[in-house]
Amino acid sequence: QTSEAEVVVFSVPSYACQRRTTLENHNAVLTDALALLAENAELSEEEGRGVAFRRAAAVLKALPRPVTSMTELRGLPCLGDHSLRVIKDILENGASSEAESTKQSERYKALKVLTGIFGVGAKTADRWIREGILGLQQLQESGQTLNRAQQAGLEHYDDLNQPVTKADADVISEIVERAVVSVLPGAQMTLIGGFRRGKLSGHDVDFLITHPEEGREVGLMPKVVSWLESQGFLLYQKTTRNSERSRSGHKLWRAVRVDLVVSPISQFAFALLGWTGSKLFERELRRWAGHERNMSLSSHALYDNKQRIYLRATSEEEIFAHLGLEFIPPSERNT
Ligand code: DCP
Ligand code: MG
Repeated sequence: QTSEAEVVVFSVPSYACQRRTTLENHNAVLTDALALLAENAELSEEEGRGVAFRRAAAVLKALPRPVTSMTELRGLPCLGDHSLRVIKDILENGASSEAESTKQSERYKALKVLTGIFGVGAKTADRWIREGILGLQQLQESGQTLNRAQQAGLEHYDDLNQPVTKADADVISEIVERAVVSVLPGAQMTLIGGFRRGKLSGHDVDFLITHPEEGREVGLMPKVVSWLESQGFLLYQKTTRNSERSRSGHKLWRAVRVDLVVSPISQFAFALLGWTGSKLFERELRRWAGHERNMSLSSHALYDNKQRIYLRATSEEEIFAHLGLEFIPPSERNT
C-alpha cells in the first residue's frame, strides 16, 4: 500500500509573454546564478545555452514566493537538467559551485571587462583574450587598432559602466524632449526600455520619437542629433540608417548612453512594444507569434502568414489581442 502526500506545486505558463513578471523577485539567489551562467554562455557565443538559462531564470522570477525544495519545481516549464542541477546545488549548499567558479575564472572576468567597452562584442573580446589581452591596460599597451566606437568606449569606460539612475534618465528626457520639439513641433517622445518597465536603473536611456502625422518624422533623426550636437550634448554617435536608431554618448555631468528610435505613427505601437523589453519578453513574444499563431512580429509590423496580411494596430493592447494574449503592462514585462 502506498500513501501519497499532496504537494502544492506552482503553475506557470510556458511562454514568458503569457506571464506577469514584476520587479519583485522572490528567488534572486537562484536567478542571479542562472543569469550569470546565461551571460557567460552569451559571451562565449553559445546563444542556445544562454536562452535556456534565461528562460529557466524567468520561470523562477514569476513565482510568488521563494523555492525551498526541488519537489516544488515539478511540472514547471523551461527547467532543463542543467538549470535544475544549478538550483539543486544552491538549495542544498547555499551557492552554485558552477556559477561561483565561472565568476572567478580569468576568462569570464576578461570577457566582462573587455565587452564593457562600448563597441566591443563577444567575438572581438574572445580574439583579444586569445592574444593574451585580459584587461584595459593590456589592451592599450597592445597597440590593437580600435574603431571610433571602441575609442569612445574606452575613453568613457568608467562613466558608461556606471548604472544610469531614474534621476539621470529624467534629466536626459528633458533635454531630448527639448531637442525633439525644437526641430519638429508636434513630435512626440516616449520613454522606452527598462525605465518604461519601472526599473530604477539601467545601462542606457531609450526613447521612441514619432509624429501624429504620417511622414512628418522622415529625416527627424539627423536633425535631433544635430541639435544635440550644436548644444554641446553629443560625445559620440552611431546611426543605423535602416532602423533609424541612433546611439549617442551624452555630456552632462557624465557620459550616458542614449538610444533614440524614430518611428512613423503607423508603426508606433509595434515600435513601442518592441523596444520596451525586456529582451527575453520580446524574444518570447516573437516565438509565441511564430510558433503558436503562425504570425511574424517585429518592431515595425505584425504579419499573418496564413491570411497573408499585415495586421494593423494603434496600441499595444491591440497587438496583444491580435496575438491572442492577455495584455501585460510594461511593469509586468520584467522577465
Ligand atoms: N531590444 C531587443 N533586442 C535587442 C536589443 C534591444 O528586443 N537585442 C529591445 C528590448 C529592450 C529594449 O530594446 O528592453 C531596450 O534595449 P536595452 O538594451 O536598453 O534594454 P533595457 O532598457 O531593457 O535594459 P537596460 O536597463 O540595461 O538599459
Ligand atoms: Mg535601456
